[in-house]
Amino acid sequence: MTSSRILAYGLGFLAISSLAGCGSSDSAGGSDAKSGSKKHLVIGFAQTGAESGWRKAETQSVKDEAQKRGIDLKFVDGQGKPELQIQAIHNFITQKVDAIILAPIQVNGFEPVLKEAKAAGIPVVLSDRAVDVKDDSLYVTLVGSDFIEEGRRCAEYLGKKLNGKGSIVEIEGNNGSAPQIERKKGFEEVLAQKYPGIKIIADSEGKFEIAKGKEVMEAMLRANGKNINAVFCHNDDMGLGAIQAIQEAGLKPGKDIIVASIDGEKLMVQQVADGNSNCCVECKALLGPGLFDAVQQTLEKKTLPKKMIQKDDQFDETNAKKMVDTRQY
Ligand code: GYE
Repeated sequence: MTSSRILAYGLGFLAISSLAGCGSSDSAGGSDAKSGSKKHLVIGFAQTGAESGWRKAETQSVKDEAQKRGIDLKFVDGQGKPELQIQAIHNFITQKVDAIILAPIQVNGFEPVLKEAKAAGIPVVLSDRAVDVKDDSLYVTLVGSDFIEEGRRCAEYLGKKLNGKGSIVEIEGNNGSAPQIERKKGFEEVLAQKYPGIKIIADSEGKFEIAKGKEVMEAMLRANGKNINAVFCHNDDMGLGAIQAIQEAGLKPGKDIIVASIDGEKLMVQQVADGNSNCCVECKALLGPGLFDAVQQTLEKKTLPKKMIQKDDQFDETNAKKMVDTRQY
């Protein structure tokens, strides 16, 4: 190599590494042909919080995958407060990140900040939950599960288990969130259409948390006593809380009161295997690889579908014992 070529090569490398350093690279973190150096993507992740085992597993999956891919991840825990997520997105825009991943706490309220991200040319990929916006070009795609279908599957299970008759109580996720709205919709649609002999006698917000799920179930047991035939919980954590409340009331969960919930956490699949719960519909939590694939493809200017939906499993008396050891979260 002549000295001028060495110099040119060195300068090229410098230019590329400083670009990567300020996080404004636009070639999806691929290897640079000339220098062979890897560009270093900077990605902001505005997470909902740490409300459930599912959520903690998702956070870990995103962090692990970022590390594996050499991505500089700016992680913000929204602590269940949409205003913290909006603030986080403002900061990501100021920092000129390459892309943003958002798991919106609720469907409303994100339109203005998503417009700002779009104006700044920063793509946003939604993790697991939808937003309600007039213009769907404000986000690239949603990587997650079909919540309506998860609700329907719980209703099908309970409808059959109760032989089409009885009273159900419903413990819901945080009000106004996509999983709360959509799981409820799918669940109530199937009951109304196929099992009109089953009534929902109470519904209340349990915020996707164990302690809150327990508290809500206690109140429902006090108000409705032995009239409750089954409980539908919008996630496993609230289901675990409900199981404790039923036991403390001197009843047998899984027998006196049938339990169905969503997520597929190992702890809940174990409860199904032990007979304390009856049906657990999976909602795949290890989204890191899928989210970063979507981000990378977007930065490579590929067109993605508006929803990237994964197939979920179901655990009940037919398979829980054999599946429990396979659960990764
Ligand atoms: O079911 C619940 C979590 O949006 C899929 O949020 C997610 C839900 C999940 O806190 O446990």
